[in-house]
Amino acid sequence: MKIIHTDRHRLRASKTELSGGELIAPHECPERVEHILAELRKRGHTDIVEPDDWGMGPILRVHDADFVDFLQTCWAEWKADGNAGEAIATTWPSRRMPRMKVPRHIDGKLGYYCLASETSISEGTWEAAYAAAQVAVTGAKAVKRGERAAFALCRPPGHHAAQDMFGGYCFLNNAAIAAQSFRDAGAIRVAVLDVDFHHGNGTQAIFYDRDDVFFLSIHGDPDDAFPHFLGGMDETGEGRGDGFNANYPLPPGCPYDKWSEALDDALTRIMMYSPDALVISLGVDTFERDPISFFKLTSDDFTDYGRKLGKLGLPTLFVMEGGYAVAEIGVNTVNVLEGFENA
Ligand code: SP5
Ligand code: ZN
Repeated sequence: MKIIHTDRHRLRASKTELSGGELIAPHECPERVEHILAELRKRGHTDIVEPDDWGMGPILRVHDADFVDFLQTCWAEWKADGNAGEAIATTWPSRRMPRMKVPRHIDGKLGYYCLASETSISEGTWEAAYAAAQVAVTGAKAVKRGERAAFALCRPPGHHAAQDMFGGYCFLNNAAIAAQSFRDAGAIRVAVLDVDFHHGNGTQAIFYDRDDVFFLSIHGDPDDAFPHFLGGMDETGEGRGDGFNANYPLPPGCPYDKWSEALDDALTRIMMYSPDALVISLGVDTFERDPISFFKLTSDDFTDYGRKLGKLGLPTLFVMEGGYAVAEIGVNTVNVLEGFENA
């Protein structure tokens, strides 16, 4: 399988994540990708290429220009304001103060564009997010040109990022940018299946009113799990998009047999939709020993569901999302890819 990777992901090396009331070393760290690469090489996957630079065009097909401008300038404005640490949002346009105007001050801008304060913006964050988006677009182009499948080894991840919101370790929505790239290259229908432990709220928001991109997500029930405020079963799309959004919220402790029942249902719906391309938001934080999640998949289960994905026979782009059991992230990720290839 063709793999797209750049070491520019290392430019995202935030020092802090707000977790349990403390600033900890981030779960979403550069070592994640180094472990995946090491496992890929160890198991003979050597077709690893650098992304091309497609510029801002594919990013601006999905994200609002003012939001992208904010991501590009946030760090400089934060430093210019005299702050010692990394940029963390502390105030939001919440339910009883819905003044939907972008404030002038960087503290206000941060709150306006941020959906979760665990995620700090640090030096190099924009450059890494931009590179990850290029990785995703390069993957989509490779599949559009005829590769059966490709793996966009994106970092930072993307599926929590909406048109104009960052958070959940995400800044630009790599999977959504890839799906839109497929559309713009001539694909009529694209399905995005999100198997990360967390609901892909950003991807859902981006395509919610559209019938040309079908979004499906299997995730921890938002009653119990981040991002808490989207991901219910009753969210089925709106307008033209009604019927083209499907959520499978699952409870704490969920084992693979229950998880794979949801997957089977999602795969049936995808085949009924008959997409020209399939984008998999591949998070391996469904793993039993993931430090921030509560599903119970074993390393072998990743191989099993990779096989199910491969059996669909669709042109497929894998886009890396979450997974924080760093020592096992390589094995679990490559298991999915090899399950797919050996289907
Ligand atoms: C891409 C991705 O997987 N993002 C995940 C973002 C999760 N953000 C906060 C999760 C808070 C979980 N708290 C669990 C603490 C366990 N002690
Ligand atoms: Zn996740």
